[in-house]
Amino acid sequence: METCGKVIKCRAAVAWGPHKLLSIEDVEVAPPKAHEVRVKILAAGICRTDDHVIEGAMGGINFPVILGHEGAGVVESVGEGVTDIKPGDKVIPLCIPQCGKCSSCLHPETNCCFKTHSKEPQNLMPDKSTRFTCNGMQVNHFLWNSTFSEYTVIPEDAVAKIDADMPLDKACLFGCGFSTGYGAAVNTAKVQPGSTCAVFGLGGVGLSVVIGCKAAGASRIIGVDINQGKFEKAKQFGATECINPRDYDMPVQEVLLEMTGGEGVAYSFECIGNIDVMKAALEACHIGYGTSVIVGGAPAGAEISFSPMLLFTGRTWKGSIFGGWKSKECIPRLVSDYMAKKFNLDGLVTHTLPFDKINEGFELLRSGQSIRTVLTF
Ligand code: COD
Ligand code: ZN
Ligand code: ZN
Repeated sequence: METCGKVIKCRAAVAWGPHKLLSIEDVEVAPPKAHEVRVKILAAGICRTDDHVIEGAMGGINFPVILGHEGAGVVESVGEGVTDIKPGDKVIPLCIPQCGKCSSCLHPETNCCFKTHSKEPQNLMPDKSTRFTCNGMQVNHFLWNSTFSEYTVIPEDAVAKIDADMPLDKACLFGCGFSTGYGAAVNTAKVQPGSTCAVFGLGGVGLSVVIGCKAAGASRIIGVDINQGKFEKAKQFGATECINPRDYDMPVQEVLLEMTGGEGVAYSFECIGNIDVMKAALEACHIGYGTSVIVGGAPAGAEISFSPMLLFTGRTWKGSIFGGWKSKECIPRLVSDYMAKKFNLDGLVTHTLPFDKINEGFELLRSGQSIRTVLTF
């Protein structure tokens, strides 16, 4: 391509500091260095985690930063040593990389690669420099993705090549929301056919948990949300009942125990990032074999206290990052499953907006009106 090896000037949404609107700016995007890929982003979803950064609730982030971690696009050029991806390939940036070499990547049971943000902030590329500048100032990367930019540079360990026929306005959801929720049900909890599940929080992630529970054959899926505007969609995706904790004068875990004959649910999922709800989700689980999965990321520094009797009596408490998928190898297969119509996630996209209306997209999320807004470039 004629841009190969050159700096590209394009537009990006820059977050200059917490609690500020994103600003569409002209930025320069440097060519990819060795083992990096430069991607032309064509679609990007807005996830609550991007909003957590704007609200100042996520640790380890340096401003100015280009957010976005739910995108899809086409490779423009690759750096030296990249062998599995070439210009023109359709790709999804991965918010959890798979380096393939660390002890987690080599362990069969986890996807928590040592190159993730939780181990080392991914504000900079692996060589500790940035590929973005704006008005002469260096701009940080986000989770090595920065999909709110017409072009972005990503380490090869955080890019998955996908089927050339996959529509990119749906592919972007595999970069975070859908994969996170669906995988929490099928990989982390390993929901069994005929079981009862409770899903706390019916945003894009929680609804994807519902899709996963249904695909796994759960017979009862109880959706829990304080916004009943989410219930209709949850039922379309497979929830059998939905409850609003605010409609009851007892704690939601007691409501769930009552709904299950005093027994509790086999699987519960917290998809909000609220530590009180995490505890309620554990308490709503069946004694002896109930499993509760924490999917939502709690605010930086948050801590929980709970009765150890809950675990002593056989419940299991687990966390799930990015649905447990070993990202680079599993996401292309998950995309192929979508193409083979093994599940449908199209209803997760409630709004589509041009990229320059990104702040409207965040407003739709904050006001509870949208599940996913997909920005098109
Ligand atoms: N009780 C019940 N429902 C509630 C409550 C409550 N106390 N508080 C909020 N809710 C509902 C809201 O009404 C909303 O419907 C839903 O919870 C949350 O949905 P969204 O649309 O705000 O958020 P999502 O679905 O886009 O994402 C939520 C997460 C918390 C999962 C996400 O922000 C997160 O923390 N992800 C980190 C985990 C991870 O793996 N990240 C990878 C990169 S994101
Ligand atoms: Zn690794
Ligand atoms: Zn996300």
